[in-house]
Amino acid sequence: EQTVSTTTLTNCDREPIHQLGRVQSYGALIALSTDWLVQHASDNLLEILGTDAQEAVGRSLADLIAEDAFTRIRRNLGTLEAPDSSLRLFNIPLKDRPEAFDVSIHQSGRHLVIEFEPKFERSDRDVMSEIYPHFSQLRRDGDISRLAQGAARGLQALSGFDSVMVYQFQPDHSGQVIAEIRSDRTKKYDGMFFPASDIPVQARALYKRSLLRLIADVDDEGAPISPAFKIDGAPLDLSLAVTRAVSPIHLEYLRNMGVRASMSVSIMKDGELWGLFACHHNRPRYIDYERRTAIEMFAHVFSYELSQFETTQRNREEKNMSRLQTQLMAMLADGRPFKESLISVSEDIQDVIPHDGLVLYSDGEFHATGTTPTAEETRSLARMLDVTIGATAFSTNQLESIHDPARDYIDRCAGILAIPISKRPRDYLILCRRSISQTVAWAGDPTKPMDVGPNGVRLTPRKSFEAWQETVEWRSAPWADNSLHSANMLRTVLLEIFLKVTEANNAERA
Ligand code: BLA
Repeated sequence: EQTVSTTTLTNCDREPIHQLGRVQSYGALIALSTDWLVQHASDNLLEILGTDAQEAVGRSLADLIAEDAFTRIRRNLGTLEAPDSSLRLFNIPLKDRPEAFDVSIHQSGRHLVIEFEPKFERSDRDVMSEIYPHFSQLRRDGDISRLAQGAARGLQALSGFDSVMVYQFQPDHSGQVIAEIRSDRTKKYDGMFFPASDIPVQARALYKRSLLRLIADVDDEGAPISPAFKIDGAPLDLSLAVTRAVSPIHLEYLRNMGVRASMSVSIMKDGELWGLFACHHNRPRYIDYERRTAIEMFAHVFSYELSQFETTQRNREEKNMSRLQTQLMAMLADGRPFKESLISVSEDIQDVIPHDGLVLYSDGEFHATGTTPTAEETRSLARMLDVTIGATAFSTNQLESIHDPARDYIDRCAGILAIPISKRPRDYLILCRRSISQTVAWAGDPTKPMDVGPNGVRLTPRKSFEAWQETVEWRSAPWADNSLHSANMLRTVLLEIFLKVTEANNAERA
């Protein structure tokens, strides 16, 4: 047998989670050659379909299932031409018996992979009519956390899971729980951050291609697929398999969290993985493929609402910016000095781009509100910016990585958004943010004992949170794309005003 190096906490990124060679017990899997012959089958084929796995290998699919079912599958295969697509058939009898199955079919390399899940759900429960009312809960007004909270509530109703969280990825791939609904009405992880390594890079890549995974029972042994290797010596690629057994490391994580079943659904935005719905249950929980498909659709609609929301948000920010411009112009027309005017609108800037401090550095003069570097520190910072940044707004959430002296004031300013507001020598408006680990606190119950598995305490939420805190010690919260966009609008406004002020001053002097 081929040896796969043991997974450790440090080489998580390399665990081949798409090639673990097992399915979960709730479904059976077969892989067919191009001429419909079974080449691989999961060992539980007997329980699920009534045909022994070993006997199935080498036989045609037509011998394993009823003629009607075979014809139906063959006729619909055209839909598989799109990359990463799957053909889904719900509620079909596979044998000459009334018992129905949900079936998922996809292409994996040269193999056609077919998965069967026996149907348990009562036929009088129509998931389509159930899902529809929940779309209206996805309201666009309010803020993102209200939108996410509404979605979590809808997903809880559709899935019946004890807890549903919306987990949003940050630019550095760490993540934050931005909404949480629990059946006991408490909050456990809301607002918490977790390091990128909790959902390693290959898992995030996989979740872009395959949008939903159900771990129906973390203690399920599952069933191996045999033979384990293809003729080219590699295991079958199960990336798109809906019955795929999951990483043992992750199962340990879930056990340590006290979770028996988990389901996560990808939230995509502009082709990227924006976040996940993470659902937990404290008992095993199976949801059939038809319902899982409806849940996937719900997540699609949520993604769409999210894009709409961000567009609305951007429009609102643009409106705020032009209001700010009018305000500033009015103040200047009243004869108030530019610097004073700008400082007095700092709260309006705060509404558009949240920050902990604001510095206006102009003509070598220093004006500040909130938590910022000192005048001396800002002078050195401005000299650095003069030679490194271009004419547009610049942001970093880890200032010390490009400016050594910043280590001395990390507690006051760990990240900046700098807006050049004049031609050389440059004047700047600098928004500052404090180190993020100073601004969040662990929300989990510290008195609660932790159950710990063979890989130790690292795979527990609290240790994860601590690991995340270590990785962000030197960083501020990241600056959003929208903030950079707003900053550049502000820059245009300020440049224009600045020119006018300078012109007026020059005219006075002449
Ligand atoms: C997968 N990790 C996941 C998944 C989630 C998380 C949601 C998707 C699988 C699922 O649906 O359960 C993480 N779950 C969280 C987090 C919260 C949560 C952060 O509820 C917060 C509330 N995990 C680790 C470490 C490693 C690791 C240290 O913590 C590796 C060393 C690995 N996580 C890991 C792997 C997967 C995973 C390999 C993929 C599982 C699979 O799909 O096979």
